[in-house]
Amino acid sequence: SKPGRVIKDVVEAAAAKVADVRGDTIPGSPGSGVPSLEEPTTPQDPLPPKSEQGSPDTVTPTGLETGLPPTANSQQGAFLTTAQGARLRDTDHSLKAGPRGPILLQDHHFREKITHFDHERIPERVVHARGTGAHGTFTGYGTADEVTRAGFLAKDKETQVFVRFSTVLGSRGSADSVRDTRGFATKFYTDEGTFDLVGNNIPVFFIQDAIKFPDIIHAAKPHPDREIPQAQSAHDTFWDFVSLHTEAQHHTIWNMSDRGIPRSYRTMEGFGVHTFRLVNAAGETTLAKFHWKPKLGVHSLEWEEAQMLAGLDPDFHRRDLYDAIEAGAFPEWELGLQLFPDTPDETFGGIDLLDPTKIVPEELAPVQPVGRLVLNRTPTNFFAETEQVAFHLGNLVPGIDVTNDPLLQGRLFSYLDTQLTRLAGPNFPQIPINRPHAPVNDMLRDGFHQQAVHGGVAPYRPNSLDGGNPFEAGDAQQAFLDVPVTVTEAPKIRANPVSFDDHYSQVRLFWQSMSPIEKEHIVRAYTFELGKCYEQTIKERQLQCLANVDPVLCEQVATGLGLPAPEPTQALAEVTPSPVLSQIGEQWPSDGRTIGIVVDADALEADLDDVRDAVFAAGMVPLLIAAHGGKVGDLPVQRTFATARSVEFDAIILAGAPAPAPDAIPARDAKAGAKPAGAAIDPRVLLLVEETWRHAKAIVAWGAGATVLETTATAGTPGVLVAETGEAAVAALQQLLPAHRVWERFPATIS
Ligand code: HDE
Repeated sequence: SKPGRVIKDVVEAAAAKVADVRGDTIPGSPGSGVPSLEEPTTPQDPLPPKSEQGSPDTVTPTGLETGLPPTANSQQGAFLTTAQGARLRDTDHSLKAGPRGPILLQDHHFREKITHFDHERIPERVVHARGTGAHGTFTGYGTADEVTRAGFLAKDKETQVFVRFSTVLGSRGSADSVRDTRGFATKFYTDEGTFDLVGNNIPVFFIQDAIKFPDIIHAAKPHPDREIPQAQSAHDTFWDFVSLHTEAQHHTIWNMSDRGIPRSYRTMEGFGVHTFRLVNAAGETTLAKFHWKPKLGVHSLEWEEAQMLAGLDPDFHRRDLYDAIEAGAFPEWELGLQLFPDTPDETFGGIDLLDPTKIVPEELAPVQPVGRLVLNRTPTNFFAETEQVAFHLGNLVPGIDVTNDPLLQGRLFSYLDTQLTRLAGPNFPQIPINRPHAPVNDMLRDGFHQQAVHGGVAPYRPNSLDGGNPFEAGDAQQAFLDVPVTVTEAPKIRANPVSFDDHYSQVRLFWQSMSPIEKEHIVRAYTFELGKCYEQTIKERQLQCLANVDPVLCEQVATGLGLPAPEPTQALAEVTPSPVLSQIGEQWPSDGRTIGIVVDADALEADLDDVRDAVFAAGMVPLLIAAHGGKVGDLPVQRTFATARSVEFDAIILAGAPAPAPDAIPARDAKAGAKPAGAAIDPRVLLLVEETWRHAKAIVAWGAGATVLETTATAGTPGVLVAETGEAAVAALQQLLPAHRVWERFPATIS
């Protein structure tokens, strides 16, 4: 037959097929509301959107509404098209010279699809590559009115935000739970322009001058020859740098503390690190440091949990954030300010406010709450939002200005510069997630990926052709005014202020502020990290640094390394501990915590329902763990003995004593030393209980569950309880969880 007829036949056959099923009420057809198990052959109703999904706005850089819904280009409904909008009949076969022939160059769809794919990846961030984000709302308290004119802090003012949390060292695919600093970057889409607070979960930094940033990062990133280790500071080049460059010792002890391994992004503090300069309506200035205080308190993983998670669930923090938000357990932080008079010497209580390796203890300058952040919406598209978001601490609003902190000054250059290659050109502020919610009226033009169709002929000032527009705003129109801080008459010099020379007093302050358990964790972290170094001189040099911090710390680490503890080379500083630096000792809300509930084959749905309800009522998330997937009565099994590991749970309830299932292999699944052979309990449950116990987490049993405690020999130890009913078990947990862990299970040996 002639080619013309073949095409006609194929097209007619396809059209008949479409007509056959159109309007049918089979599952998956439009309007049926039932997802199809089969591949659909006609356009379907889109899946229901997740709660309130959408980009932060659809405003163009010139302030115009695009009118497009946020998902206008997603694969929902209608027909597949090329990037130019031409409908496609086949996206599964390339155009070939016969079924067995070579692909034809004329196959535009093939080339468009593959070319686009070839360029799907963009450069990852040079630091903070691994991250996750969420949308939320910030509400001002109005308590900062006296010190800043920033409108978003006004009483009850609501502002949309996007927050990106990150690790620093690892690449995009690395694990979440590694020992590292965490980024905590917030974009406030305020009416007065976008304000970015680009902070970390540690209030000090490794270096005092931005010019050293490439050095510390080169030292901390994987070795250039083998590109290992990934996302770790436990290697020679890192310890080489920080032991030679002692101003890094303060940040380093925070990393070696429990702060380096947060339990969740939800249980992390955030710090702006630098001192900023606030300006009020009268033009008066105050110096300030920004703090984020998590509602759930500051909690960390145990080091072994962190290590296990890197393999068992590398996405642990990402998953935790999404799951919490989707379960309605919206994470919350209070934004607070430490305020200092703007004196010419820019110090407070003898502490140089321009030195980013120093904190001001909260006991000396209390953190004053100025607003509340609630994260309530997960991103629709990771790449479009979390990956393409671009922060810059030069994004300031009237009422917040910078200081001369040399680290801050350097950052003001770096963040804009880095986006030029990462986001390919100067128009990244036009990417949806980066678009301000305030009207934009700039005279920036052209460039790669220009999205706006700018009208007018005179993007310059002064002009007479576009009516003189745009005009400059004055004080009365809330213009951003730089504070005219006097620059002292001084020689141009490459040097630090003398006060920057104190590298040890606050490291000692931190150490002295820790509880015995936290001190023990710090010792173990240094011993682990230095134990991973190969070079003896590096270990010795770092021990010398520790000797200048505290003799007990130094001796304990030296013992672990099998090396002599050196004497200090300078007098140890007299410090007054700052108790708020310790994470232990307070009672915190337990909302959003994950509770594993282990059930056996005899479990009764009614009882479990009560337990789950009680867990939900306490604002926590119950996860049912059973031998196999499926259901217990009507309740879905969320984890099986094969998929559940202790690290996921903040506590467990044993609601049964599951017998070994056929797929449990006792010798392989049980921890050495347990007694699985012939035991009446599934060895994976025993392992779950032992790990939960070892990581100092609460365990409550009821009914048959008590047998499991006896088998694992955990019965009767601190934080292991037996309850009469399921509800009583949940009540018992609620008594234990506010302390985060059962610390008394393993009393510390360091005082
Ligand atoms: Fe950053 N930092 N940084 N940093 N930083 C970047 O910007 C830089 C510093 C922080 O989720 C980069 O867009 C220099 C301190 C966070 O997208 C880059 C110096 C603090 C994030 C950059 C510092 C931070 C970054 C890489 C020394 C806490 C992730 C990609 C002067 C107060 C933001 C990018 C996100 C990201 C430079 C030090 C926090 C290269 C030069 C101190 C949370 O521009």
